[in-house]
This record gives sequence, C-alpha cells and structure tokens, in this order.
Amino acid sequence: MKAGKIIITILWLNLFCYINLFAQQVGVNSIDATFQEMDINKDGFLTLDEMKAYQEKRFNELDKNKNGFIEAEELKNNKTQMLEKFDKNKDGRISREEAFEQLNKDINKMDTNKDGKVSKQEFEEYWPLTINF
Ligand SMILES: [Ca+2]
Ligand SMILES: [Ca+2]
Ligand SMILES: [Ca+2]
Repeated sequence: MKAGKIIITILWLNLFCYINLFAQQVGVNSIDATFQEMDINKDGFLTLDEMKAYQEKRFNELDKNKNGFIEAEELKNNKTQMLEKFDKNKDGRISREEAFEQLNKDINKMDTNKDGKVSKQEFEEYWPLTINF
C-alpha cells in the first residue's frame, strides 16, 4: 500500500471514530435518524429554526441539573471536544448563547450552496464536524 493510501485510510478511520463519539453523545445511531428528527416539516431540508429546535431539545436533555449550562460532568465521553468547540468564554461550561452561536456558524459552513437551508447531502458531508448535541 502506498503512503497516500494509508494516510487516507487513517483519516477515514478517524472520521468514523468522530461520528461515533457524537452519535453516542446524542444517543442516536445514524445520520439519517438525526436528520429525520431535525427535519420537522419533512421537506428534506433543515432550516435554522429546525436546527435550533433540535439543539434546544438536546441542550435540555444534557443539562441534567437544569441550571441553563452544560457542564463537563454533564457531557459523556467526548466532553473535551464539545467543550473546546462550544465554550467561547472558557468558563468550563456551555451556555445556550454559546451553543446557538456555534450552531449559526455551523449552518453557514454546512450550507455549501448558500440557499439558506441544509440539504441531506450537505448535512452528511458536514456531519463529523457538526454540533449535534
Ligand atoms: Ca425542513
Ligand atoms: Ca447544567
Ligand atoms: Ca462558557
């Protein structure tokens, strides 16, 4: 096997580990199931409102002590990645504002054809990097 091929294989493996971590965190097994759950009006696209509603739901689930923040101990195995990504003011917890700010950024990145909504294909391509509370 050529070096390039090995590197690509390793990258893919990493990607799948990453997907797995998020799937474990949100308690779902597939990208498809998550997309279906997020797509409230079932038109095959995700809008900011739909994604916000989903994030809000996940946020409430994760915020076990209901103090309006997600703390490290409320996150499971991928807490360092989640915290690093979301915790902008570095106080060791994720606020709703921080979560929403990140969601906004993620949607802009996901929406590669810039039509203001996220298609299934765009979602799948971006999934490994996505918020997915
Ligand atoms: Ca929709
Ligand atoms: Ca909390
Ligand atoms: Ca914070």
